[in-house]
Amino acid sequence: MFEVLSQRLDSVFKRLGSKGRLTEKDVDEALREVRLALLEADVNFKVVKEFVAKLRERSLDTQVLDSLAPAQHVIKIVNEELIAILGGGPSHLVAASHPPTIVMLVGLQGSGKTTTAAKLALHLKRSGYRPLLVAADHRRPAAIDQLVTLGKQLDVPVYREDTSAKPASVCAHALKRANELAATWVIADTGGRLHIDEAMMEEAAEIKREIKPAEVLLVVDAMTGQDAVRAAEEFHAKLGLSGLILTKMDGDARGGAALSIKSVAGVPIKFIGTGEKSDALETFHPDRLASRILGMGDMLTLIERAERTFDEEQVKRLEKKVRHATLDMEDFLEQLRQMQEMGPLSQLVEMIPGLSTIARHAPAEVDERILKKVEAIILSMTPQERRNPDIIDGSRKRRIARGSGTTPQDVNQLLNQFRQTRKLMKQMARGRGPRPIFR
Ligand SMILES: Nc1nc2c(ncn2[C@@H]2O[C@H](COP(=O)(O)OP(=O)(O)OP(=O)(O)O)[C@@H](O)[C@H]2O)c(=O)[nH]1
Ligand SMILES: [Mg+2]
Repeated sequence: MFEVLSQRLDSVFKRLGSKGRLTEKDVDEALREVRLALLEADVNFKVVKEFVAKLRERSLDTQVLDSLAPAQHVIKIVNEELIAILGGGPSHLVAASHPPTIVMLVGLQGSGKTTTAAKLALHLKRSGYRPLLVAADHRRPAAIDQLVTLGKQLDVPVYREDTSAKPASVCAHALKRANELAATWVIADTGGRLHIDEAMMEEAAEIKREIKPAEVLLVVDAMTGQDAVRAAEEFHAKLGLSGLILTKMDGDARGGAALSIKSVAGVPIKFIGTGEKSDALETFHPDRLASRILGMGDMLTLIERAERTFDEEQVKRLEKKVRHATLDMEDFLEQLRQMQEMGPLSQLVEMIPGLSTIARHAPAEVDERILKKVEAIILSMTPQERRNPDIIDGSRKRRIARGSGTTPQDVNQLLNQFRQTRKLMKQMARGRGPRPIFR
């Protein structure tokens, strides 16, 4: 998501940066392109209009135009305003003063409610809470079974009743079960329909009246663009929402929904879904997303994912090796394999400052092929070579290339990459990590 928008903005700022001093005309020209880029990304036109007006007002300030690097200043302003339209700061779930905290998920059919209910349960469980899932979607038995299966996978209890029961009374009974289980969070998965209609809203309103949830979260599919924004407006008007969860942010949507929904609906985004698996849920951080859109990376999310994937021992061991500069090819291989577990490479690369612009040109399948090649090369090395790659001379390179079905140039390239990584890690370990760069 956001690839095209990022690319467009990147080229606007590159051109602006090549100018040195900026005139009003330069700023207007750049803003016209920013406006087009946002509209093309399917951002709501009113949001675009206000956004660009704000940028213009702030960019034409003499302090900006007369500064040493005006283009950098403009980018900074764009960054700040992007953060503002995305909601300013993160908006967390609030635990009720008397547990359990009740969360109700609503949304159109297929938006990802059931998947997200499970993701939330896992998120809470990992944070040390005791969630209970409630199957309150009675349109079909399969909907209940889907949640029950997910609950089993995650080892989270699921409260269910027969489909003949009314969803609102199922939810009420679930609260009793929550007390018995001493559950601290209750997450109700409700039924969706293809379009917003009276029956769906009435059912949701009835559940809401019955269980008085602390959070009513609308799950919307980010791929549906402005339809998602309209759904948020309507749900909020009829039901009163406390937050939004944007799913399928890993898809190739243009990003318009994410960029407009907070401003238009007036409801904060609390989480984003970035995949089908139960751990593909992230707290929504406006600053991090703005940073990703502007190609400035998102090291914090990357680190959080790493923490979830690697266990503490591994991290400590790696840290020590990095500090003493004894990182070898085996660690490199281990790291590569774990990187793959952290998510698709294309997503990870987007979070590394400066890499996103380069990586955009490499499709995901190519990434995976490169990884396979790297793996083959390292596996063709002797244990001694892996521990001390510096001994790899010309004849060893040729042998490794033959063994891995690659060329000596490939081996060379990998060794160079390895040396660079080692150097970078040494710098980071000394606390002088590379500074995030704009472009
Ligand atoms: N790629 C991706 N797929 C997702 C995400 N969230 C949900 N999905 C997929 O979207 C589809 C629909 O998800 P569900 O959770 O069943 O949606 P729902 O809102 O419960 O649907 P109904 O119960 O039929 O109204 C499933 O195939 C999910 O795997 C996400 O963040 N990324
Ligand atoms: Mg469902």
